[in-house]
Amino acid sequence: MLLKDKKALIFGVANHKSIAYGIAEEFKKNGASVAFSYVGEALKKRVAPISEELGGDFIFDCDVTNDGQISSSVDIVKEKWGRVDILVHSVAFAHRDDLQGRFIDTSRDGFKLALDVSAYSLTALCHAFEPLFSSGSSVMTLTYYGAQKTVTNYNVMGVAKAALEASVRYLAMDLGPNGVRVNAISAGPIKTLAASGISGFKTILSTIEEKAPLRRNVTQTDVGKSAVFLASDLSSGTTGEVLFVDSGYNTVGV
Ligand code: NAD
Ligand code: 0WE
Repeated sequence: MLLKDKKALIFGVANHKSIAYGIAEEFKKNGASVAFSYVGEALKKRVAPISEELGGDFIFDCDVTNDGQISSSVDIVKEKWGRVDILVHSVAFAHRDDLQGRFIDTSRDGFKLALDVSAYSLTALCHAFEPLFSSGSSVMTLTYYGAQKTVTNYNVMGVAKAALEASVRYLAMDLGPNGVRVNAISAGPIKTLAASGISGFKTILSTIEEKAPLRRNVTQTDVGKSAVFLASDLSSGTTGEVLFVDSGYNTVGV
């Protein structure tokens, strides 16, 4: 029970395949209390039963591009829990059109949207929830290899993830003096809603099976178990870090 008595706030569950769902499952197994955000009424209908199933304490509406909704969320969490020990940011979005073709064709609006939802939102959440953090609190986000190397079609999301990974380092520097750690998990490709309809995704999955040291793709449970490590005292000396949970793919050269 590595997370006994810990309060974990989870942004980014959409359905049972979400990486955040796998993280929440492992958190519950380790004794944490969890609460979930959703975006709008349509997703509330999906997230409410998932929260019931996992024994979530409460759910709350939070579009991370909306400062008003972020501050209402802080009020709700303050009233329900009074503190946050673990914050999971598992949120990303870009226009579908920007995840194909040439990166050079990305519009100003497409760039702004991807960076706002997928990168700035982590800073916005850390800023808003800072008063509820205390020494030992742990923040984590989800990133991807395409931040560090070009991945065909990942395009503006790669730029957003690069900004996200740099944000992790600066947030770790700002929150570190108070004993709050901030890290990223760089997950290998997983077939979730956010991966559906991506052209070439199957090829990416088979490339991992062929070339990664572990010769298999990672699962939401693999990511969830590493999230428990980052959330717990086992990682007390680690902050500003990107932890790859990718079957070792990123370490392979020729
Ligand atoms: P998912 O579709 O299940 O999760 C994405 C979540 O983002 C959804 O719950 C959605 O509601 C939320 N979201 C989108 N816009 C939002 C907004 N404005 N406000 C609040 N929430 C918003 O897909 P997933 O694969 O579980 O993605 C979770 C994270 O993992 C993302 O950051 C993604 O980039 C990252 N990631 C995914 C993979 C993969 O292959 N699936 C690999 C590495 C990293
Ligand atoms: O971060 C991601 C997915 C992010 C994502 C996915 C979508 C699809 C639906 C962001 N926005 C949208 N918008 C939509 O309308 N991943 C790491 C998964 C992923 O996405 C890719 C990948 C991989 C891997 C896109 C192109 C190439 C590879």
